[in-house]
Amino acid sequence: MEIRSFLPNPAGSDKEGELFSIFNDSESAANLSGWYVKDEAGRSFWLFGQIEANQEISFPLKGSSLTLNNDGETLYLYNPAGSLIDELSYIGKAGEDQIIKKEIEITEEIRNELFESYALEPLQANILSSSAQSPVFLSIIFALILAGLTVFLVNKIPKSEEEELLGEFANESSKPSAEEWIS
Ligand SMILES: [Ca+2]
Repeated sequence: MEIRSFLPNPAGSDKEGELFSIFNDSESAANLSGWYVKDEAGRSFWLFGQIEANQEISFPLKGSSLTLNNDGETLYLYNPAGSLIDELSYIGKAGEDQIIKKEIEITEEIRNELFESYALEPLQANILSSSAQSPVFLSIIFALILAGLTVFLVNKIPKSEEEELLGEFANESSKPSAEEWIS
């Protein structure tokens, strides 16, 4: 279970529009009775109802004693046993209608994993291939285009000349020869 987001500074009346949302990140439905949220000032809001697996539920704070500060706030989520399960906070000023959401915390471990698995190896491979392989690849493409053009031209131009020559030859051979005229 986690606090997915909250809206400390809704457009219009804060009392009317403030809300937060809870997300059930477990694989099973849960009964929310007994769960509660506290703000920095220690005011509580008791959750209620049923939440399905992977479901997010919004709780409007209208009519609640819990109000969300517009200049920095923390919401704490407790289970029915009173154990702190999750918290979500922001600092600075909340813009109008700005939704406060959980950001992924980039730890040293995650960053190293990212660099190892995504950044460094493909980058090195790309540098190698772009410096050594792609000129070769480009010249192969260029050679293929040249070869294609050459075949096209060789087939096209000489053929028509050849046909003309053949045609002339055929015409001439059909004419009577000089000897035939004489006889
Ligand atoms: Ca507010």
